[in-house]
Amino acid sequence: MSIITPGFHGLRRGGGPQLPPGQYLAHDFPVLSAGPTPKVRTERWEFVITTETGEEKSWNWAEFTALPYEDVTVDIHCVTKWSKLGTGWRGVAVDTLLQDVETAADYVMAHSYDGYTTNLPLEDLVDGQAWVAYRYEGGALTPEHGGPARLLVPHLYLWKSAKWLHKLRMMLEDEPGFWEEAGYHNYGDPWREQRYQGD
Ligand SMILES: Nc1nc2c(c(=O)[nH]1)N[C@H]1C(S)=C(S)[C@@H](COP(=O)(O)O)O[C@H]1N2
Ligand SMILES: [Mo]
Repeated sequence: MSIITPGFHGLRRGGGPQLPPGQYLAHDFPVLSAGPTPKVRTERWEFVITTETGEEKSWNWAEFTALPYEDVTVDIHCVTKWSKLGTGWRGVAVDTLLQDVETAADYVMAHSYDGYTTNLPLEDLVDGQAWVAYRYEGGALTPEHGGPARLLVPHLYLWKSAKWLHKLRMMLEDEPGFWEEAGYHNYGDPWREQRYQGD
């Protein structure tokens, strides 16, 4: 019997195995939106993928929610320094959505119903790293947190997880999204503290 319990790291005050540098633990779920919450009814909701050749694939709510989903528990990290550990989501893996999509693109722009955009490398959205999430902790995803559905890319700062997601647009060349244009880091890895341009 050992007295020191392996794996116990005491109070987490920033850094450590689960908390990226400069982050603190949040127990609530702050809402951060650049503008008002758009009212997106599932009856009119549509999720679209467009390729660089202009081809389009779309799903209405019934089609989207009939796709194979995954229940995932992930840590999320906001650039305003709060992190939330072990959050539970249900979503469709981006891998599933891209199954019949032919593209040579390396970059993706996420477009939301409020006009928000954010850019990501395609390789960060595949291989089980990203979902279009529509349930949170056992309930429908609430409008203020991005419902009906939002992008969930937990390994990057949360501004990359576009709420009220409408479209993923494949791009051959990278382009900055809303916050990236305003000086946020182009990539946004919380473990490397890539908050702003130049970090
Ligand atoms: N469509 C849209 N998505 C968005 C935003 C936004 O303003 N519009 N804000 C981003 C930012 S800066 C953050 S930190 C997270 C916040 O998600 P939350 O409100 O669920 O905490 O959403 C991101 N996704
Ligand atoms: Mo943010």
